[in-house]
Formats: sequence, structure tokens, C-alpha cells
Amino acid sequence: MATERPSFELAKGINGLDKIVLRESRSRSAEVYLYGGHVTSWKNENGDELLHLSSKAIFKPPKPIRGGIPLCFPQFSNYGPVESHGFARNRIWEVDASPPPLPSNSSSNAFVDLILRPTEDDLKMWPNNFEFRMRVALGSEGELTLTSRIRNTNSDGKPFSFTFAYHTYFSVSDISEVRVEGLETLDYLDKLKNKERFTEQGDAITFESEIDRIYLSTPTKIAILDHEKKRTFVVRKEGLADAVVWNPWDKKSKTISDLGDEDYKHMLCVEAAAIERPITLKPGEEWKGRLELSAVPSSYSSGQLDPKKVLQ
Ligand code: TA6
Repeated sequence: MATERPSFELAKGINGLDKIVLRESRSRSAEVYLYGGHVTSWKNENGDELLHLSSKAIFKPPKPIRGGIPLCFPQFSNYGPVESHGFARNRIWEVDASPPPLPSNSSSNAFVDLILRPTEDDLKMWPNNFEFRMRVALGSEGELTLTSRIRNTNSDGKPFSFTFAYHTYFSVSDISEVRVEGLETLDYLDKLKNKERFTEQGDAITFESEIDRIYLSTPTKIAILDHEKKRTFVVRKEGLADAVVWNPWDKKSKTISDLGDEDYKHMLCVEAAAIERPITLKPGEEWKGRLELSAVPSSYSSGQLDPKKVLQ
């Protein structure tokens, strides 16, 4: 069990923004900006960056940081009354010095607890009091875990509902050589076709053009196989029924001012999310959504994952 004493460094990041650095043995590290509670870096034991950060990312509030792991709360995309993807990703979070205990089975104490509470202006836009706590932890095997706890602190007895996503940008060697396994035969809403509902075929997902889909009622494990890098990302999630898969491809990329024209070749967003069924909390109630990312060498043969390393 991890002790409840976190180990992290507070440092200055790009444009003087505060960031937290987590370090584990053998070059493993992660970085989280207080701006957005935004994970911008996750490195393995060789110092390889595992998340994609846009070559044109702007680290200047109020523009959200492009790449890493933006947090979408209290709204995913335009599914609700506030700005697209909500406001959590462009607010300044604080380090939470005394969070309620959070059980962990990792022996690592490279973690930090952050908290976001609404400002007066936020309450005008979205009239709900909340506490959004997030622990970012780098485990002893290099795994990155984000645990969000969102509590309704309304004093007027009002419940609230929200949608949510960890909008993770994975770094891949060549998008044309990547496949995603775990979403076969599931229903999805196609954002490129007016959110119409379709059913995925039996094969793993591969990429040869723009994709923007919300897969519904997904399993707790999804794998992203990077053939060229011989690396598999394993996404494990709890409390997050849906999974978004997004790559803007060449034409859309050119319309996104803070994304380099060629970035789409080296990124893939696979986002653990709660979208189709919004989460509703009564006052005093708390929701928990956990994301665990690991990167393992893939023994890629005939399109199969190495069952020992990935599926167990
Ligand atoms: O998660 C996919 C998506 O909702 C896409 O539709 C796409 O526009 C993307 O997020 C990026 O959104 P952003 O607001 O960060 O430009």
C-alpha cells in the first residue's frame, strides 16, 4: 500500500505556469500543469514520451493546452449548456493538501492530489457547487493513473448532471500502422455523421481518414497497438462507460490553429468517458472515474495481442 505522503516537485513550466513533476525510478516521470489539472507528459524508463503534445500547443490561459490529457468537465463536446468540453481544462487547479483517503495498491508514492472548485463566474455559467478532486499517480511499473472524484456540494438540495472525458492524446509512431482492439461489434455515435448510431464491425479499428466516434458501453480494457514501435498502450477504466476515438487527419488538422499540420500522423485520442448516460449526483454524493494507462512491449503477431501481457 502507498503511504498517504505524496512525493512530487513543484516547478515552473512553459510561460511560467506552475507544474507538478512526478518521478519514479529509472527515468520514469509525469508532469501535470495546475492550469487545467492537465497532464502534459508521461515518460517511460527510457525517457520516451508516451503522450502527444501538439507542436503548436499554446500554454496561455484561457486557451486549453492541446495534447496530453485535457479534462472534459462538466461537459463533453457540445453536449450541454457550457463551452465545448467544459471549463475544468482552462481553470487553475490547486494542490489538495488534505484530500479524503484514497486506497491504492501501488507501492509508489509518486502522486499528487489536485482540487478544483467553481469561481463566482463559473457559478453564473453552471450554477452548481462542486469539488473536483483528482489524484495523478505514477506507479512502480510506470503506469499512469488518474482518479477523479467529483462531489455535489450544493447547499440548496439541487442535484446536478454532467458528462466527462479524459481526452487522452497518445503518441504513436505512424497512425496508419496503429490498431485499436476492444471496441469490436460495439455501437457508436458518429460525430462526423450528425451523431448517428452505427455498429462497429468485427475487426479492430485501423486508421486511414478522419475519425470522431463515441463508442458506447465499452469494456473496461482497450488496447492501442503501435506496430512500428512494437508497443501497446493498455487503457483500463472504471466508472467511464464510453470511449471516444478521434483523429482529425490532414484536412481538419489545418483548421485547428494550435495543432501542427503533420501532428495527426503521430497522435491518437482514445478517451475514457461518460457521455451517453450523464452522471447525476444529489447533494453530498460523489462520483469516481478512474483511468489507468500502461505501455507494454507488444508481441504483435497475426493481429493478436500478447494475451499474457495485455488481456489478463
Ligand atoms: O473528442 C473528440 C472531439 O470532441 C472532436 O470532435 C474534436 O473536435 C476534439 O474533441 C477536440 O476538441 P477541442 O475543443 O479540444 O478542439
